[in-house]
Amino acid sequence: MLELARRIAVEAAELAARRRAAGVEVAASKSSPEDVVTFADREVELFIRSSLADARPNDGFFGEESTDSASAGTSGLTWVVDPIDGTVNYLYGIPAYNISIAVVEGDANPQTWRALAGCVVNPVLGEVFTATDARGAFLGQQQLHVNPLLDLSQALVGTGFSYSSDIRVKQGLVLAGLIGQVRDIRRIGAAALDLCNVAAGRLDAYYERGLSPWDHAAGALIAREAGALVKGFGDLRADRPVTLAANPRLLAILEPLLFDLFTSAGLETD
Ligand code: LIP
Repeated sequence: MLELARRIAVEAAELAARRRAAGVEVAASKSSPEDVVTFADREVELFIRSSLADARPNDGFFGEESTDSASAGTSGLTWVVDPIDGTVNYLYGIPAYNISIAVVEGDANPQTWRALAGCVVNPVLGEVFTATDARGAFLGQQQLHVNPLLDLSQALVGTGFSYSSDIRVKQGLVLAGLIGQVRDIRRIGAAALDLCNVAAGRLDAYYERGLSPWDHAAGALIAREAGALVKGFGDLRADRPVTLAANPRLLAILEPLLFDLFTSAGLETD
């Protein structure tokens, strides 16, 4: 599974990079004018979906650009795919986007799936992040481990913001309550890269509200296999209300603070 994900993700990354170099055009907007899809997003997803179907015709598929034609499959496995995560970065030419491919046991429900393998490829840096369930996380051949930092005031924390301006204002209130209590914030603009950066120790923690399954399916497995605790608030798994990732002891300090800030800002927590 992992080798199939890796091969297709690397080929898809090469396709995305070629299209970026040739110039990128918006095909449509989705949930808001800021939430765009490019022709390259659609082309890359079609390439990934057809490549997976050729190799594993009985598996399910759930991709960001084809949720209306998601297939359940008959094998009990589902491929969860973000063809270009960091779409706005890709559109603007900011070198921080990735191809994210995960295979899960079950359907594309983060509350019930078991992630088996995942691959995140950053075409600009040529970085290939991989993980398999219970067998570790890697950047290339280098095994990854999260930072063991325990002091929140020294934590470099990643986050992101919604395509809805009303939600972004509330997220700004959360950020205002947090930023004075940590080392600094990074807003990279691609959830899968944020999660891989936690795995690689480039971020101490990451939190974001409103992620879709394709945003975190592969990156969450990579972060988890590098030693991060990846979850939602309380007993919930990482999902749309919030995705949290850090070493377990740092997350035990950060989670209640974020829960209070989310609640005060009027953001849902479950
Ligand atoms: C993006 C996420 C990012 C988030 C953006 C957007 P997309 O996914 O990776 O973390 O802050 O709002 O959701 O739309 O580029 O696939």
